Amino acid sequence: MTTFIDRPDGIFPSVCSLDCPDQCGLLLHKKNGKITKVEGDPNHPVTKGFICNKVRNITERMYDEKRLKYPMKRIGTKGDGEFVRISWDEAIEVISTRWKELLKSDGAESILPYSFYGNMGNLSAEGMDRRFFNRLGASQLDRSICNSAGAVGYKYTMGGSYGIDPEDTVHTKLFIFWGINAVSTNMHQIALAQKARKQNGAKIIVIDVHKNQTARLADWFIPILPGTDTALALGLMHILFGENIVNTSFLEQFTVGHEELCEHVKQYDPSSVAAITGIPKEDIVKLARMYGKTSPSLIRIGNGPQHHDNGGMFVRTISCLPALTGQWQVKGGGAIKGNSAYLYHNADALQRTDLLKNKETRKINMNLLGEALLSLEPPVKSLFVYGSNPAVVAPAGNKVRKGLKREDLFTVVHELFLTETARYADIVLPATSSFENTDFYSSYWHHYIQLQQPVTEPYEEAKSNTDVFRLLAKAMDFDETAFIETDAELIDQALTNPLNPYISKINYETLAKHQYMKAEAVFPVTLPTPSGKIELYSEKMKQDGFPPLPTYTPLPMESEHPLLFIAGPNHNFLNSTFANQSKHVELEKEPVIVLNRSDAESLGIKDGEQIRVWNERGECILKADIGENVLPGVAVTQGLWSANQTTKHLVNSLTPDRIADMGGGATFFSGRVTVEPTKEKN
Ligand SMILES: Nc1nc2c(c(=O)[nH]1)N[C@H]1C(S)=C(S)[C@@H](COP(=O)(O)OP(=O)(O)OC[C@H]3O[C@@H](n4cnc5c(=O)[nH]c(N)nc54)[C@H](O)[C@@H]3O)O[C@H]1N2
Ligand SMILES: Nc1nc2c(c(=O)[nH]1)N[C@H]1C(S)=C(S)[C@@H](COP(=O)(O)OP(=O)(O)OC[C@H]3O[C@@H](n4cnc5c(=O)[nH]c(N)nc54)[C@H](O)[C@@H]3O)O[C@H]1N2
Ligand code: SF4
Ligand SMILES: [Mo]
Repeated sequence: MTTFIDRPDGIFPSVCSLDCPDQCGLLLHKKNGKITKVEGDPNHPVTKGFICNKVRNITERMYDEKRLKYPMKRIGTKGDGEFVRISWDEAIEVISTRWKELLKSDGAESILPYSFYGNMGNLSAEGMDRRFFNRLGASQLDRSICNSAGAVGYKYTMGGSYGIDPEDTVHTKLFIFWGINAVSTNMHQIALAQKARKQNGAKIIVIDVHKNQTARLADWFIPILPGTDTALALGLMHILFGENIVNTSFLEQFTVGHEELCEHVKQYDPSSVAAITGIPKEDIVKLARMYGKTSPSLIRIGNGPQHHDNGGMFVRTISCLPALTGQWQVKGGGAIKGNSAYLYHNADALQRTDLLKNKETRKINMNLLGEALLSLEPPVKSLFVYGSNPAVVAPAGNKVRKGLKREDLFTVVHELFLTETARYADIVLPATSSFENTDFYSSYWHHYIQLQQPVTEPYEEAKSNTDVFRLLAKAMDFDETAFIETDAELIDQALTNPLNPYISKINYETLAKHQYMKAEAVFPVTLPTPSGKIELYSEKMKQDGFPPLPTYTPLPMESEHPLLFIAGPNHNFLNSTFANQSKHVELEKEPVIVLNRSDAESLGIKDGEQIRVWNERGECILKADIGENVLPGVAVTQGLWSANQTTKHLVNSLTPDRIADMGGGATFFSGRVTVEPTKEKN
């Protein structure tokens, strides 16, 4: 069990648990047993005491009256949110009895866990839970909602999630923020870029479909048509090779296929690329020359463009660019898509994959949750949701909510709040916040592993993820020691990873002493690609049915609706987290749809008007924000807003559940919509 040693009032080092690359070091101020203030830890080497507004205000969330205090069972209709209090004993008894019945009648694969990284703690998100579901033999969840298309694309070129150390980017002279709204989603990379700007006159370029907060601080903002970035990257390569602004000795020594690539990109001339991307020809040439001639240069590869049908190939393609100019050899040069490969822990030991006993249980893509609940055979009969809010965040939301409404689906939700998903549950279990738990955190951007130890007692009757699965294991009569090990033991097992020498000095004891520790990470000389080199040409891709060279494929024209609908995250929420806190909602104001003036004029829409946004999948009502912040044919909205039975702003009602080209990824941003004025109020 999680051991809570009562810590007196004081100031405690901690770590932000949210799904954000920065993974800030925090200081928690505890007074009269409660956390009264959260600030950045000034000693943290990367985040240096600065944190975002969301988390500076997180005590609002921790002690929000609406926070779940005890287990409950449903008494109303699914979705309505009528529950009564029950005890933990009863809750665990009801769940285990139902699951034991299901094991007999339908088999373990009728049970599906659904989770994501609402808490990035390795034990909370992929620890005791995985042990439990492996032992149970439940259906497996393919956790592909976030970055999986891009991760697979990057891997084809680079072999794994290896980028440069963000701390080196103070030396960078040219930053390209490509499809990342870093001011909101990676603020410390912006802080580093601003420092480089001041110290060495670095320039910041932003390539995006939206003139967002990040674009507004750029030296040069390049608006692009959605889903066409691969063509732009190939156009840049055309010029780099054509004008011989490439580092031939690097290409020869460290890459495979540069001659084939040089030949292949001849077809992507600036005029053709301009016609595809909406970027003027002269700008493409100017960008290529700037990129080719400035060193060190960094491409910060965002998550946005890989949320398209062709998203895997996009990341595969732009990750070839730094090799052309040999940037990987220059301090502060290269790319960052993600850096998790440096911090890999021993997942087999933590998740105890052996408990599956080699059973080949079915794997369900989380982007197809609606389909899975509505039509998968044999059916999913029980769903256990934790660390995620699929009723709001999953694509094709109307299908998801219809599936959740199924009377014969036994749903358990472990949560801090009665989320839109929890409203459909049969049993709701209260979760601790990360500040009440023991866990370790590995950033997917910087190179530090950090420790969380409980700072306050669990809130009311809340329990941590690890404790809930320990209780369930006991009730299911699982007698393996794997289910009684402590959180500290789990941390040591996870951090003993003979395959990752970078973290050999990091364990529970050293973390307890230092709070954060940097992996001894170096950019690998031999990459884990089949050739050991950067693969501009990939034989593996050919075997997997893809073109072996980077290739542009237009987005499918899914329907005749006039606008491409890009519904991304916003500044003051973290996915749907904080969308139910009044302070964060006040800061964000209200959901809008950003349109180009010419589209608004031809569709008869006025600025500030309520707009019905619809397609075959559903509808939403958003306020029109008209101007020049998107190109014609594009509509942007930000934020996964909270909704009740009467509001209509669940943007995922409109998004497609098609699967991207690679990694089973999501295609949130490739859906098309029609917009029209409405008298309906939201
Ligand atoms: N404040 C805040 N921070 C967050 C989150 C949050 O919700 N709020 N979410 C966290 C999570 S889980 C993630 S995955 C990251 C995501 O953070 P980012 O990596 O920034 O990804 P997105 O915000 O999804 O998209 C980034 C940008 O891509 C643009 N875009 C969309 N399609 C295209 C395209 O085809 N081409 C180009 N060039 N641009 C395109 C969008 O307009 C958007 O500005 O942020 C994390 N941090
Ligand atoms: N339209 C559109 N949809 C998107 C995106 C987009 O850009 N556009 N982004 C997608 C992306 S990149 C992602 S990563 C997903 C994210 O989607 P989710 O992973 O569902 O993220 P959140 O909405 O933050 O929900 C996390 C939930 O976990 C709960 N939680 C936090 N800590 C704990 C804990 O310790 N235990 C338990 N049991 N629960 C906890 C929180 O209260 C919260 O309700 O959304 C995706 N959906
Ligand atoms: S959400 Fe991101 S920026 Fe904000 S405190 Fe957490 S890690 Fe830092
Ligand atoms: Mo994400």
